[in-house]
Amino acid sequence: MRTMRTIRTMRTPPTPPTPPTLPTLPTLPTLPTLPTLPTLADDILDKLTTELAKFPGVETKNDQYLALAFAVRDRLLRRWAESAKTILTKQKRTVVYLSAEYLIGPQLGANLLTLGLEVEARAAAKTLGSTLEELVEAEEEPGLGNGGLGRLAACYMDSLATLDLPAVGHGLRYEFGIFDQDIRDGWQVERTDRWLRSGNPWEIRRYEIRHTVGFGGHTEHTAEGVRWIPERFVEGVPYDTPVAGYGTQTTNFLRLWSAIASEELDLDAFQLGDYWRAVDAKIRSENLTKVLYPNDSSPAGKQLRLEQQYFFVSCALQDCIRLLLLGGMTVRQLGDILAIQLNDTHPTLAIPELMRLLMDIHGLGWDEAWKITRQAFAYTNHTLLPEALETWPLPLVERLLPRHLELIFEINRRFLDEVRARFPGDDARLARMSLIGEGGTKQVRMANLATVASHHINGVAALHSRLLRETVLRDFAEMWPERFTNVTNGVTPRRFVALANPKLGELITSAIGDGWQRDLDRLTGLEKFANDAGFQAKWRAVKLANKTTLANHLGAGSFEPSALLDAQCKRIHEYKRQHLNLLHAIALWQRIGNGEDIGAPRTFVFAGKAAPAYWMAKLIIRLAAGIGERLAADPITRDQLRVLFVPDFSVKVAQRIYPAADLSEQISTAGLEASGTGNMKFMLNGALTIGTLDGANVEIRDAVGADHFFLFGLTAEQVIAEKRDGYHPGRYIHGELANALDLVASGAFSRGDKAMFEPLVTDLRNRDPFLVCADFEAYAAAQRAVVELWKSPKQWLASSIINVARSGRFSSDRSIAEYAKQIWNVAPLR
Ligand code: F58
Repeated sequence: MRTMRTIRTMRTPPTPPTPPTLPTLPTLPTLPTLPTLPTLADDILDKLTTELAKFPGVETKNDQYLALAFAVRDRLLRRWAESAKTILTKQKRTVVYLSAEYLIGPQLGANLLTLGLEVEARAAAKTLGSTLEELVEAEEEPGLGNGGLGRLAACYMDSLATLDLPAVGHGLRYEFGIFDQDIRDGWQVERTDRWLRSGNPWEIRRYEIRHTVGFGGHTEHTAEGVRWIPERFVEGVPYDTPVAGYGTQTTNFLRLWSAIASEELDLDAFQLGDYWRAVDAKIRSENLTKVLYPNDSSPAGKQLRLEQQYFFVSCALQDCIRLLLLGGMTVRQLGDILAIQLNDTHPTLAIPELMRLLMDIHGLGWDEAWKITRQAFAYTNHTLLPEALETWPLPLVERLLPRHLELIFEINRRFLDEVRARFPGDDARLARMSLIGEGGTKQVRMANLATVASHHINGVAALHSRLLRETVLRDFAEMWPERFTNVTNGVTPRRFVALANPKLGELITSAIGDGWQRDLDRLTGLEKFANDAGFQAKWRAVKLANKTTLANHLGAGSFEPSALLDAQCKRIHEYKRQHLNLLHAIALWQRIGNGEDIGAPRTFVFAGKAAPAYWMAKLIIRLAAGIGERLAADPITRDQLRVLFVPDFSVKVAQRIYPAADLSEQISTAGLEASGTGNMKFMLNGALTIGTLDGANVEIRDAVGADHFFLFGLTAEQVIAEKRDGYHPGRYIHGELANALDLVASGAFSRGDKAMFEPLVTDLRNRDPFLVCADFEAYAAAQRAVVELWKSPKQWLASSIINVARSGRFSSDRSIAEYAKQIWNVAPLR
């Protein structure tokens, strides 16, 4: 059992076991005509009583929010019922999006926008003695993701529905999402995110669906086939959140799985009177979906995370098969009917799981099962950073998922035979491509597994996809060039313009009419207004109003709205180089101190979370806070320079910052940011970008034109060359940079404490792995160009308008249309 030998001799079972019989539902009943809904205001009153058991007049703001949310949800569900029926009965190829993270953001505002209910809701809120803004504010957002990857999944769900593409998103319903960030004495402090504490009106628990997921145990190979006898079981139950398309009737859903104990209690233990032991087993199962793993430097070896990954993909696939059979189809049609997208490698266990379900449960042979698997899966890579490429120690996989490891071995054996045939005698290549990494503890390489089983593999921006082909997956791209493609990321203009920046939305509509929300290329219509003085004045007024709103929100006197608002909002990471930005802020401060004119007052806004175990990132936050404190206390510079750190970056906070920003900082070391999506959100809101040739910045600059983008820094190729030639930061440390580093080391931003930033300064002076020093001078020069343009408002405004006019390409609708055509081969429902 479980030896390599057994695996090698494994063969297709001669007599397949009988697949489970499920009720089939080839024809669905016609939907009853639903009664006409009451007005939103009446409905809210009704919900207050019937859902929340509250008398009008004694309810809290949260009750009011919940009542409104329930009323809105009812309206969403009416649309959803029609879509669900269409998907089930039309037997159309459907997208199954598998992602361990979805950062969907607050739902109320977005759903009101989609349903066109904002005016009605505003009036209804008033009858309750509240404003709509207060009720929208009361919503606690589900932080079920770390950053870009999770938010991308949410934008894609929005676009799938808007483009009328049938889709289900599967993921995990973490009870605690990404931690809440407090800043105390300038340090990041994490608090647990209890997003469910006041109720979640958007989800519907489906009591009739539950899937059993096994862990551990052993396998038995018999003449009848292979049987996996797990050691323990956990049950998965789904919670559905409807995702409505904008300007269409299609409503898809996000199905998030939650773990519950398979037996209510361990009866043996219970009967022996060991109540605590019995309860303990239950608690352990339910721990599975308790918490989202924060994006730590190394995810390796975290058993619970591997369990989470397997748990949700197993639930998802069992559910897909259930629906397939329910729709009158067979598992043999799975590859035709489902386009399963792996959002990074986190859901990659879906590959051996589908093989297991098809072979061990439904009795298919290897070749047929593999064909279906390869027809179904496609894989999106989101990172080239070697430390972020997932691998799992073999002993852990073997202990937790013995049958899956056998299947991975068998996939590998067959795959390596193919490589051998293609590249005879190339053992080095074989070792690189193997699904199993040797050296130290053996590892399963998830990116290799995902690549081998997928019909398409894509990166998330043109540069990233090229580097993926040339570096991380080079051997695979040489073997199967036709499988590699690029789909540049995009973001939804509904949430990030229409909802977040209604004033800009209205101004755009007044100029080019409605329609841009669903067809973002129409923004090109704004070009002709770029130099129109009247339009510029309105554009400027919108930006100023948004800056004022942000300033008020951050507290009286936080910053002067007329100052240039320079924003860097994203996870804190050395490769994203927030410290480059901070060193430049120090240089500006010194210039003022030396009597130099910095050209324009400026406010730097930073926001973002650091992984709890990422010490250097936390130190960078501390530095931002320290600089902020010192600058605010300096009467000479206070009015010219501010550094603010906005705590607890989230979708909600992001929606406040993007509309207010003048300048967007996209300054990662070239070659390291796969795409970036914040860069697109800032652009869509009229910010100009200062950035390196990294990720989607390259395409942003191409789209907007070099004259409207502040480019600086080494290219990806130059970065590689610098490193190859033995980069030493000392060569670049002189002048302003040397002074700024000296100041940090002197304790100027740590109340005289010289030790605090010593690790950061020492690292920059001696190693500087992300080439901050090499790029500093070019960055400072680009920043001077920023100020020059800012000093001529007409030109700045023209550039800002042109940025928006040329941002159409960065709609997630464009990305999803490309996935649909190039990768999924799915067609719209209507
Ligand atoms: C991000 N990855 C990329 N990963 O860094 C960014 O360039 C890209 O725009 C975005 O994906 C969307 O393609 C990212 O956010 C994570 O958060 C992982 C979550 C799981 C643990 C490891 C990091």
